[in-house]
Amino acid sequence: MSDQKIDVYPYPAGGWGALRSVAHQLKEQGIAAKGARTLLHANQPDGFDCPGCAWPDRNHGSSFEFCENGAKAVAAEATARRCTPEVLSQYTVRELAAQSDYFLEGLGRLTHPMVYDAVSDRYQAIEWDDAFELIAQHLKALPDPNQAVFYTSGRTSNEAAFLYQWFVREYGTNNFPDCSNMCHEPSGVGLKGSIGVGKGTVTLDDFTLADTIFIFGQNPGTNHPRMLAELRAASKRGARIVSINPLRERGLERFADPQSPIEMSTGGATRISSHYFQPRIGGDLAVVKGLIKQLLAWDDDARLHGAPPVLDHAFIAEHTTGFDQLSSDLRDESWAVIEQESGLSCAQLQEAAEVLRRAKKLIVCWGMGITQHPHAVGTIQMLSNLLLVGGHIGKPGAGACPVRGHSNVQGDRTMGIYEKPSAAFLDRMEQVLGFTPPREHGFDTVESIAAMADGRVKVFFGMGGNFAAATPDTPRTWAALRRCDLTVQVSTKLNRSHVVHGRAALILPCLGRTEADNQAGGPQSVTVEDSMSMVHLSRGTNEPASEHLLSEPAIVARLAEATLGPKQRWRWMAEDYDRIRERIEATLDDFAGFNQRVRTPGGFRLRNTASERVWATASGKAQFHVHPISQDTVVHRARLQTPMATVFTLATMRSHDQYNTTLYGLDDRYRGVWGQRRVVFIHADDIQALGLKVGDWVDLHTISDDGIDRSAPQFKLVAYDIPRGCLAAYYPETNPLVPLHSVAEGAGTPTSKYIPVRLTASQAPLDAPADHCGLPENAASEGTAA
Ligand SMILES: Nc1nc2c(c(=O)[nH]1)N[C@H]1C(S)=C(S)[C@@H](COP(=O)(O)OP(=O)(O)OC[C@H]3O[C@@H](n4cnc5c(=O)[nH]c(N)nc54)[C@H](O)[C@@H]3O)O[C@H]1N2
Ligand SMILES: Nc1nc2c(c(=O)[nH]1)N[C@H]1C(S)=C(S)[C@@H](COP(=O)(O)OP(=O)(O)OC[C@H]3O[C@@H](n4cnc5c(=O)[nH]c(N)nc54)[C@H](O)[C@@H]3O)O[C@H]1N2
Ligand SMILES: [Mo]
Repeated sequence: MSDQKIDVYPYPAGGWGALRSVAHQLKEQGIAAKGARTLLHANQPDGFDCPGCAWPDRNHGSSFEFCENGAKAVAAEATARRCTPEVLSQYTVRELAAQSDYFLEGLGRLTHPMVYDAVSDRYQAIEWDDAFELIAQHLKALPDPNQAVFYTSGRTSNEAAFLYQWFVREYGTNNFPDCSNMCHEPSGVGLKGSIGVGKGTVTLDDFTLADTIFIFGQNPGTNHPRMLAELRAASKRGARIVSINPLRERGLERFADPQSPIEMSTGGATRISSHYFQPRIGGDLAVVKGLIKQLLAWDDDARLHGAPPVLDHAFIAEHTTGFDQLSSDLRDESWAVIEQESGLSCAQLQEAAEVLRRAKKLIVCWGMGITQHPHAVGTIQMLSNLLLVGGHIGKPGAGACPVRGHSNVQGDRTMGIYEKPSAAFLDRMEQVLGFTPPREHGFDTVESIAAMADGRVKVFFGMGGNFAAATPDTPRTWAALRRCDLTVQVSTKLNRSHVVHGRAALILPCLGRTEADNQAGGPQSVTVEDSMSMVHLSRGTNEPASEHLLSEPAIVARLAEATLGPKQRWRWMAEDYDRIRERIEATLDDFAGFNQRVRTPGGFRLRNTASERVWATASGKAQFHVHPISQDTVVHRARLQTPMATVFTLATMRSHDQYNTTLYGLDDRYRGVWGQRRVVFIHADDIQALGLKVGDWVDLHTISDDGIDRSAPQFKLVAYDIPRGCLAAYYPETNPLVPLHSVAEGAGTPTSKYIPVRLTASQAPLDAPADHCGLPENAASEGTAA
């Protein structure tokens, strides 16, 4: 682990820094030789899909693509460390709860199913059959199936997800909270309303043709490193790349490709962004409205002077509806409000609009910087408007590119992991699979927490992920989980969700992506869908971390049989995943010939109607949407509410050494942070205005209107290139600051990048700073006993 320091990282993203970091990680995990072998199977035609992120592969693995953070994800799964019942028996759960997330993860791969013993406050081994029987008893005893919720994190394969949602619906509920609810839900909702499909419209080939790429609120250098290879190629070709991000991010500035002998040997790098604009946090809706308003003004002017139009009027006339409402709203919008709320000047917006005016083929990418906001759906629909006014959807080299997070989060949705299923989908399940699914919509993530908190939900089942650490409003969420009669986690490693648990609790350890999955029907492959709707096979090759692990499909099948009986032949299906795929094929239109098609090298692409200019909206056209720029957000209200305090807008985000709630290390190399995580990035002038110095410690307090005190103590001030009034800090430590009820309108996504906070002076922590969600020790363990 690095010594604690803060400095400026002078190097490009990638390069030798990336190679050194991977070598270090393989050593840390005790797998230097095996790790290198494992990495060679990542994203190969006959290998496993990288569990790192959802960015697609060119031809699915025609050559080994080096990716630092993919390598770290693989190494973390392939670690030599084992969290056996013997290891776990050394600690009470109370003791474990006082440890950091980094410590829990560091215990290694879980090897046995385990059950919580309240008398000794410890986990102990349990037989698989007994574990399934215990869960089935709880589920069968509930008077209403809606008293259970079934979470999914986005690594779950299509086969496991399909079987899981089938079992849960046959059991009787649509309660499917998932990580998507906290992630790209607003992209799905926004795009569906605009272009009729809730997914991105571009493929990797489009990236090779685009002449202009806009990147809003996304940090590919850390979170989608393989995207940098596409951006580097585009930049070399002369494409213009425009980044819109409050923070200066190294990966958006320059990149040295570890696979380029020239860049590696000469210390050279490729410039990524041709333009970089730093709006205020939450200013994007105003930014995009400003851009379209400017294009519209130029277009009016061109018409007046008989010059070529700036907008694509032929496309607008043939394919869209609502343009008049949009243009009159934009003509009425005031530049003063746009400048004030975006944090960019008219001159900056004009400069960006000039790039758009010249764009023939435009791709717009976005990430969590757009989705985790109160007006995320509106902003995404404004991004769609921006694409539509230029006719940039449904032609080569152009389109919408929401960059998904988890490697199969998009596939899980396709498979039916959704709390608001369509009637058509349920009808089809009923016809094909021979049961009557519930029709009433279920709970999403935030609704599930509220329902556990007030006792409406009594059983929590988690298929992967780390619910206790990933969710907002930590103390309330933990109290909600602890109120449950039973919490069950299907996991690969120990995490916060095992130590913040219900009266009864189970840990069900499963195979990871990289591991061989042998069933009665022979070695099995699963399938996944990437961020660009490509579906392909994934087959693990490593020896499983323990002989007691079950695959996720096997876990679902055995639980389903224990709960619902053998009628649907669950276990038979899980013996050979082709049988599950046959049922997927019969249920979902786009999967005709699934078992054959997925075996062609590289897999196949699911149909995307918008990319064919077929608009599956109510009007049959692509829909322009009007959205006002709110001047009455939680931040505006907080300013009125606390006139004496400086109100900052806090965005919570990822460091370079983490995968969501999993910490690989304590460095954030590109931002110059080493050996620590309790830092807050702030403008140097703001530090001075507060009467503080760089390196001083502060506590963060949310300003909310529900009377609840939400604080996170002891963060170190780090001067950073970020607009004044804006702060950034890492998640999950900052989750106690996110109010549960603060969600994106129309999507329910926690607004974890738009938190009004004030700072108070604090002191350096006495011992090593905790990294477990900032809660004091007693809060972390209170109420664990039955
Ligand atoms: N190595 C690694 N890879 C990952 C993950 C990981 O944790 N580690 N997580 C995976 C998952 S699930 C996801 S969803 C993705 C997440 O990938 P990203 O979408 O890149 O997620 P974040 O790091 O949360 O934040 C992205 C960016 O948003 C910017 N931002 C903050 N507020 C605003 C704003 O108001 N406007 C704009 N324009 N920008 C803003 C931040 O400065 C930051 O650069 O990555 C996936 N891949
Ligand atoms: N404040 C704040 N909160 C956020 C975010 C933010 O930016 N800010 N981002 C949100 C986003 S975008 C997301 S996607 C969520 C992430 O929320 P989750 O998906 O719930 O969290 P992860 O940290 O990805 O889950 C890690 C755990 O998954 C388990 N695991 C790993 N591989 C496997 C596997 O193959 N199978 C199974 N069954 N388990 C496995 C391991 O036990 C590991 O501990 O967090 C959200 N929360
Ligand atoms: Mo995500």
